[in-house]
Amino acid sequence: MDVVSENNFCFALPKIELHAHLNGSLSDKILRILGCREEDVQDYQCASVDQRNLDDTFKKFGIAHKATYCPEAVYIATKNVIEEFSQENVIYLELRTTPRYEVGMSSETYVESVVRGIQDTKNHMMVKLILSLNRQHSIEKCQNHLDLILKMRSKYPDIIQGIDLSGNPIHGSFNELKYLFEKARKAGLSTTIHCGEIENSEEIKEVLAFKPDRLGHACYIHPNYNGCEKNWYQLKELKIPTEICLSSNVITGTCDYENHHVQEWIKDDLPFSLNTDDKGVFKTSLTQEFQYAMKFLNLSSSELWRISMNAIEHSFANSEEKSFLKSKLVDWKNKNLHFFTK
Ligand code: 6MZ
Repeated sequence: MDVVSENNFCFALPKIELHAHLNGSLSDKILRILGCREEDVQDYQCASVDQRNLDDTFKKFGIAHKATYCPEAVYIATKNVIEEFSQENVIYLELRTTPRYEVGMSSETYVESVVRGIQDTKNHMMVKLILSLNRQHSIEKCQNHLDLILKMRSKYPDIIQGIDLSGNPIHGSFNELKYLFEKARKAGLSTTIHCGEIENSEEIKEVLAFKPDRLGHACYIHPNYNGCEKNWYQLKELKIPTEICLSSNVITGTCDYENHHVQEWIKDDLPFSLNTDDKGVFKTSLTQEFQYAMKFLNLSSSELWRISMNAIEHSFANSEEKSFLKSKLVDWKNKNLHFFTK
């Protein structure tokens, strides 16, 4: 396939996004709709690979948080993010966000506004919500957020499917918050944990012992990427699907596109999906992430189609929803066989 056909394929392929933070996913267009100042719009996007700093990336979310300061802005941001994913043929989106309060907006109203945004874009595609705990928050705050998450889950069981641990990995610890994830799991929520975004083999070991349904990033697990043999062996045994975010890892300085840790997943045939993480901050799209996978990982159209198919299986959708999505992907392939002939 020539580059134009490859790009057309990556755009047209029905895609599955499993790792997208709401306040990291605001495009410049959405920031302007929200009335963001032009200098903040520019500052938010650290698309330059020269940036290469995870710590600096976390400062960018403050800009989005300033823009989504009230229920209406949260609602508009949610709707627009969903619409943008839909416009590039994402057929299933798991959006994640951290409950947040501002003057005039409680954490509950915040979550309600996101849910409303999801409900009002139902026609575009299937969207589920994952609520995040931030490892930078105090244990007491995370406990309060968990109470809210469980309350919201009972109110919106078809939308709120999972819980995530995110935030700047240099702060906090999974072990201190583990009991909250155990509670969430008991209440029926699926779990996904940001894991190994910095070198920390001890914490990676604890996360793997918890056996979450999915892992985010997993940059430093394999021994070739400053991880350790034991953790990699454990992951190979458990086969926990990993949410891979190529541009995020490259821009935050953990690796290059040509030498990304996902190569080890490919070599050992371990399950993974391709995701954007923060498409606004990293100025990317899921289409672009698939293009990078073709270019830098040498994956073929059949292999990328298979990644979409496998991601459906890794998703937190129910079995009926998974069957529906799988049949959509099969139908699309049957109608687009020209992309699959050499
Ligand atoms: C860890 C990240 C992240 O929740 O306000 N977040 N956490 N690693 C990453 N890799 C770059 N990218 C985003 O979206 C913004 C929040 O998502 C988490 C951070 O906690 C950030 O404050 P929400 O919608």
